[in-house]
Amino acid sequence: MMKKPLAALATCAAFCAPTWAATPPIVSVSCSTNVSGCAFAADGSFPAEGQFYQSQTAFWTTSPATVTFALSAPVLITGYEASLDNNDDYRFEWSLNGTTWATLSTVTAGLGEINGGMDTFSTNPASPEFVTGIAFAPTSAAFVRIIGTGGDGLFAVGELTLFTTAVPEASTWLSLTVGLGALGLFVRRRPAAG
Ligand SMILES: [Ca+2]
Ligand SMILES: [Ca+2]
Repeated sequence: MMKKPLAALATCAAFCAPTWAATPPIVSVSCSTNVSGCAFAADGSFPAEGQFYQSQTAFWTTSPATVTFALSAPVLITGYEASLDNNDDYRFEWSLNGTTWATLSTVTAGLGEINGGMDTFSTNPASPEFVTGIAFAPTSAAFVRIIGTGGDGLFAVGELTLFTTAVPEASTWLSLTVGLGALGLFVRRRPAAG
């Protein structure tokens, strides 16, 4: 009797699971003109913890400034890992069109464990850099930008990694529906317990 539900679950596992993004979705980074070292914000390398804020980072000493990341396509963003200068407040914003923005997450100066220099923050509970208070509801976006909002006026972004899941294709939804249907059929046919 145990083989049938397992078979149904195996079918669902093969066809029902949403497609996870195979590659990091960030394709480019651009910054306002007062930001130095813009490309360091998305070069694939996280600065060491405590590293000087002007070393291998996108940094700025006059505000306002923006560091904007463009994604390959709209994806469902479920979390992030970011390297930021430790003693500042930052606001992460998301957009679908690059024009209309809304708040995704905020990082405040009191978070993290680094007292001087670059600090990495993660929404992933399994990461050693995990901090509470920065998580957000999964959001579909094509752009993410970081703005410095407070602190000592000296800001830096060392890297951003986004945790995402691709928005499922129509065929995926069809498979999901078929898979759930098959599971439902099995449950209905299952004889009453006893
Ligand atoms: Ca970097
Ligand atoms: Ca600072």
